[in-house]
Amino acid sequence: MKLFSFLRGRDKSDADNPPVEDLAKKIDKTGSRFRTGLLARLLGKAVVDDELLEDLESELLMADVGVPTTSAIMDELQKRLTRGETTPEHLRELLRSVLLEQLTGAEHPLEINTEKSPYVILVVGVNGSGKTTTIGKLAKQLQSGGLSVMLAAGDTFRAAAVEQLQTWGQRNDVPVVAQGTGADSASVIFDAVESAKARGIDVLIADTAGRLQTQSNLMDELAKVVRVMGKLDGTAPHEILLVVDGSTGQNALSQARLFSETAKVSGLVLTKLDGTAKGGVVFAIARELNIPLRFIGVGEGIDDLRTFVAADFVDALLQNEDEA
Ligand SMILES: Nc1nc2c(ncn2[C@@H]2O[C@H](COP(=O)(O)OP(=O)(O)OP(=O)(O)O)[C@@H](O)[C@H]2O)c(=O)[nH]1
Ligand SMILES: [Mg+2]
Repeated sequence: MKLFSFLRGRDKSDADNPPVEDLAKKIDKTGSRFRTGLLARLLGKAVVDDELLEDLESELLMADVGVPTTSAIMDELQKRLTRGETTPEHLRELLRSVLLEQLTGAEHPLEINTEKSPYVILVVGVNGSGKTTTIGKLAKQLQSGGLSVMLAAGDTFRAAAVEQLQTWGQRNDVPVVAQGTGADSASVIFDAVESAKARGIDVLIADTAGRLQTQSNLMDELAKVVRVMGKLDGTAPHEILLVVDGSTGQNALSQARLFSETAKVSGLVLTKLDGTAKGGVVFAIARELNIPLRFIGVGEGIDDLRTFVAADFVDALLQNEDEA
């Protein structure tokens, strides 16, 4: 199997893999909580007492890490913190490894089987979570990795949704298959798969209308989309990417949980981690959900999508302001 991996290169000159300092700036609201709330508190103390532990715990909760994951982190910290003297370097490294352990299970970057033509990515999620924007960003990364991309305007529900996707198509100079508002979503996506096959396109990304896991008609529509494209390729869609707004903190977790009960989600994108102090939800998602966290969204621009790399995320959170 020939695979395209989102971790290619990992060198600092790669525009799709910018340095950790850049990520640190983007997620600074959450980061400052980890630095001033956790790291600075630890660094200031010669003795680890109960009061300090309580303070650390409430900082984690305020960053929306959530109760179960906060407890897990606190247990590990308590086990490893030596009472009495310890060096700043030691504490930083300790915190880094405890946080990292919570995240590594979720690190499974998307791999695209380039023998599929097209490899189909179906993008789903609730209203306004960032689906269409994520598609635009993703199209750019795939293209700059040398893959041909086509988009399918499967959101036929919201007025202006088609135009929004078409704008991203123009920005990336990739074809967009569309019919218009009110058309049958499954039929638009079917046409797109057919057209992508005929043109030898590597990756087809299909947009869909925002929906709640409680809207049974829209959930049925999603099932129909999958069924209909299965007539052209029984293995499609190859990835069902659930896009969740990370700035809603713990709500993002419950939303992802509910949604994946109804749809066969194979990967997650957590958007809007810029400008929120609730980015600690990444720890809860990683620990409490069994879904790979493929990407994080850190802004509205075309380059503001990062492959989720656990070590980069933790390093970005703990980076000193003068380092960032
Ligand atoms: N700050 C920030 N804004 C984002 C991010 N991702 C998306 N947005 C913004 O969120 C808003 C909604 O994004 P869309 O991509 O239209 O969301 P959607 O899920 O397609 O919405 P519907 O199609 O209405 O369900 C837009 O204003 C985007 O610019 C992100 O990572 N950071
Ligand atoms: Mg949309």
